[in-house]
Amino acid sequence: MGFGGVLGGASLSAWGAGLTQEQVGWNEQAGEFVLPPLPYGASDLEPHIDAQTMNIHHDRHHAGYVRGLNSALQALQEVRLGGDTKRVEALSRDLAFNLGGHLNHTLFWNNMTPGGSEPSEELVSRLEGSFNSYEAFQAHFKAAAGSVKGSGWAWLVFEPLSGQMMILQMFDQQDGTPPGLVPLLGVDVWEHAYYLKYQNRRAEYIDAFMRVVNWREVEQRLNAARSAARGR
Ligand code: MN3
Repeated sequence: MGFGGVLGGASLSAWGAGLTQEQVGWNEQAGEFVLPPLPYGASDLEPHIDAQTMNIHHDRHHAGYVRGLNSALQALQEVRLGGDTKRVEALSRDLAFNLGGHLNHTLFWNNMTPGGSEPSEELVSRLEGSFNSYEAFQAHFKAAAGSVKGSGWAWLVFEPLSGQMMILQMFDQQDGTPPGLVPLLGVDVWEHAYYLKYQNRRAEYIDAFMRVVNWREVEQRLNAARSAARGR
């Protein structure tokens, strides 16, 4: 089973399109995903995101999604061979949840960079085109992240048909949004992402996240998505 076979056809396909096989840890020989290492050290985002949170979040939570993803794929393979289609419904949900969790976290680690960064003038003017002003974008993004009920995410996405950037909420790990949206910047607001350091002060965590954003990565994903949209 190739990488395209895993991601193709589902609404998550565009969600993973900004990532390389290496970034998502797809092992062709083994036919399974391997937890990719963090793209920097666990303490490198301090004081904004603490090392203990990063270690637990990556080594336990993200690892759990990769494990769940591999077992769902394996079990679905057995179902196909054995013809026991009664398990398809539950396994399909497991697959969507864990694949979503794996891709979301892989995007999230790459959305951050030690010391943070500033968006380029070009990216700021594109954000102004979609959100009126950079300040309005920031306020909108923080409000979306701050108001997710329960576990979920806020995402800045590119919508290829309109060429606009949009901000949306995602619940749990699944891409419950229309297919084709390209993720540009996501913040995990599950409690495991911030509770050790910020407890119930989610807004402080979101402010801290904004200080370590990897705007270069955001801009690269946006440029790739814009070229793909033009080439359609
Ligand atoms: Mn998480």
